[in-house]
Amino acid sequence: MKRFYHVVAIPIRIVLNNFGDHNPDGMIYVLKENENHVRERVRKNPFTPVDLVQPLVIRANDGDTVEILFENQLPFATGMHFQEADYNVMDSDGANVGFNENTLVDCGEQICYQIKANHEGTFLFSDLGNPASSDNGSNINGLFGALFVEKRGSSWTDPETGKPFNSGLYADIHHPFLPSFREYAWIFHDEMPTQDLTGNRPINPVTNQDSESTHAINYRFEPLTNRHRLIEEAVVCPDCDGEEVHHDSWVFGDPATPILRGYVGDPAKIRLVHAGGKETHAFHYHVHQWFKDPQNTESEIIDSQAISPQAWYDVEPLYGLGSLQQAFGDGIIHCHLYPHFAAGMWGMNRIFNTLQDGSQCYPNGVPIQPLQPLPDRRKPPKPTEKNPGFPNFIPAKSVEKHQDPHLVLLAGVI
Ligand SMILES: [Cu+2]
Repeated sequence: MKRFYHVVAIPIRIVLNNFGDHNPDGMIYVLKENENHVRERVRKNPFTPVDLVQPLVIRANDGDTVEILFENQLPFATGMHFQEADYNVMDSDGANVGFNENTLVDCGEQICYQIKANHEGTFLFSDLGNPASSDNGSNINGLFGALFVEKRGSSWTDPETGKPFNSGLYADIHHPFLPSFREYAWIFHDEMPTQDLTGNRPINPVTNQDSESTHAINYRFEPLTNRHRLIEEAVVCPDCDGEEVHHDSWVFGDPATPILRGYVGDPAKIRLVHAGGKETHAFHYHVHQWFKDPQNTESEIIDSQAISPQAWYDVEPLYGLGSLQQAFGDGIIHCHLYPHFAAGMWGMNRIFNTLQDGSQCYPNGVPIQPLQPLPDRRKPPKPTEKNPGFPNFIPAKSVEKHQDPHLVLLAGVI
């Protein structure tokens, strides 16, 4: 079938975390239908991350023809260049190469690209109009996204509302003959030019030098030095120390980086992409393991995957979310190169064991967004006073390190 998307490339301020680190010269692809909304939200929230400021992820099925009406609002010629897709280089290359037609467009102009989704997987797209690796390049400032191609006959819904939608990092994918699954975009990128709230490059408080380069996921990073400073300055949990609390939402609230949400046992697929241009990263997913090649059950079982610029992998955790032991709670996902991890390249997999319908709150009072159960799986039990489920099952105050779960068990609290 034919699918149609109207995409526009716009300049936008990208706020990368709740500490106010930002890129004032960000550039994104966004669906035209969301353009005014995203500009308005950023204007009203200049120092906090805005949900819609995210790498554009659109979807199609294997065999579909995808028509993109592309519009450029950046002050130089740009386009959309799709990797892996079938297309005619004379009209849909999104590039200006040799004697081919120039398929970039100048500011204020439009072009129609037509590409064929010829297999399942990730079709990374980016701008080849300004591929410089300097701070002025478009890719380093965020001008990339992905087309996810599903099995023929698939449909997709918003995990929060259960309704069909046109773009977004996370989706529930359904098929008439196959199990539904959670699909998560995890897009590494590096070196985005970043300023702190003062307009200067972020400073490492230990060395007083410029911080390490920004290593981000989906336009977000969560530097551990910032969190550490909150402890040192007694803003949170002055008695806390150690690696485990640095990632702990009990202490800090949630990071700005991706939180992949699901229920215990949900089948899941992480579309792991490296849209940056500089460094190899090591995707490491706690608790879970997967076949290196999900199509090949003879392939090695791994829990980490190195990924180089412009590459992609599918990560399909064996036994679904929580693995064989049906774990629930927060599991860290991070780049295993420790300087990158410390610079903020981490997020988490949040696995619930009770139904989240939007009526619950986290212990710090922040509402828990609803999460639709997958339609072909048994509905998780509703939280009760006796069995509130994660994250409300360990008594704690949000600014304290949580009690040792083993001691809680011994005391018969749960
Ligand atoms: Cu890394």
